[in-house]
Amino acid sequence: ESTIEKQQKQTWIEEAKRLSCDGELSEEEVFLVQSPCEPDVPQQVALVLALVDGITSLPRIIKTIENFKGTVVHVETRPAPRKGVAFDVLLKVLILREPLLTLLKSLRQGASIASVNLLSEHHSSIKEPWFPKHISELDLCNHLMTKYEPDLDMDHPGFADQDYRARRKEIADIAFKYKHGEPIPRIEYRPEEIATWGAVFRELERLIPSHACRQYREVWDVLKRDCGYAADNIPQLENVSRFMKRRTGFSLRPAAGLLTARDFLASLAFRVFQCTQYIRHHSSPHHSPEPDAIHELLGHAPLLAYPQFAQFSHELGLASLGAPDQEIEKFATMYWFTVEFGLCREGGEVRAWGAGLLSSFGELQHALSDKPERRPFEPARTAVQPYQDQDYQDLYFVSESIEDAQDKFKRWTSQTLSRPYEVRYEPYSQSVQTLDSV
Ligand code: NLE
Ligand code: FE
Repeated sequence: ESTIEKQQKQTWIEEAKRLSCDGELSEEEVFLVQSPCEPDVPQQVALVLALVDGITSLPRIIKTIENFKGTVVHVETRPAPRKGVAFDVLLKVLILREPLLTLLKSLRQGASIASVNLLSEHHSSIKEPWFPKHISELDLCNHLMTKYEPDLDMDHPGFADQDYRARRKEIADIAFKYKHGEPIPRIEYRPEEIATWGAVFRELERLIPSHACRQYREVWDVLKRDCGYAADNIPQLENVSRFMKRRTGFSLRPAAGLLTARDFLASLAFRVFQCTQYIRHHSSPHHSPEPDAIHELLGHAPLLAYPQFAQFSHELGLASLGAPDQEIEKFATMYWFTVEFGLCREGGEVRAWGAGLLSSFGELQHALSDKPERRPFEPARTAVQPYQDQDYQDLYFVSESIEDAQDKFKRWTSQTLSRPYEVRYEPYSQSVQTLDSV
């Protein structure tokens, strides 16, 4: 430490003491807030809150943060493994330093919050992230992105529908309780859920011959024959999982909602696909901005039953393990424009292979119309292309074929990866091993 650094530290500590004179904040905390940055420039901090009840107190917390002129830029939740705490929430917030201190005090007074911890942004993006080494550790990979949920988002079609929200909670709890190795609990779907599924199923079945890629069309009849796919039946994840296991070695596990990219990609490394089990709100069958069972079953399952695609997903998952945040973000963007929204050429025509298109009869037609822009798939560009996730896309990437996208993707991945070790999957023990590379 240089003398200047020492002096600066001393000043911060003194200021920290002044600001925390009522003793409600630890010196360390105030010190963290005082780190060398301008007092009038908002800095990004991470807060970890332990919520006593469900996540329904989140909107109020976010409102409180806004009252202190803070902007919430990221939210993650997961059920807490401790007694007396229902959820741990990670919030990333842009905020000025003085309001932040008052905010901390105010949050600590809330009865629904058991504890509030402040991490500096530096601490919240870890250089060598933990990742699961055995398939059973996917039980820990259940962090949700809480940006679009009927409980939290006023634009969600289920926001004003108490019944729908209660049903969502019931089904989410199944996923939260699920442990590796258990059979996936069956859901007794209600008539209105089956009706929504049926409406999507019929529309899509009409569009498949002209809109879906060859691989999808080929598996479709098999799913109807062997897997209970029908307009009046929502297939159970457990049955589809067993079917998949025989076809490609992939299995499914229930997820409560949209997972963080890191957790979602990690499961692919173990040939596990995390699936939601609830059904979208009946008022919006043509499109849902968040995943639901319709999206998983009609969008993802058909291609996951295709061996080459399964292998590709697996390799993408392996590449993601232990990657730093910026790389995960690129992988997630690639995933978005290929696995979710990819188009490909087939003969002289363009077809859809992305799951987000194949489960949305609204967007499937939009994507193949002349409205959106189309660009050739080009990993280095695609990986940094900004996108929104609330509505139909206005840009899609077209690959020569699914195989071609996979080849390019693989080559790009091997050039992008910065981690200093190699990761291998060992299928007999369903574990990954790391090997030091040069
Ligand atoms: N837009 C898709 C659908 O309506 O099925 C879901 C996309 C999830 C990323
Ligand atoms: Fe998806």
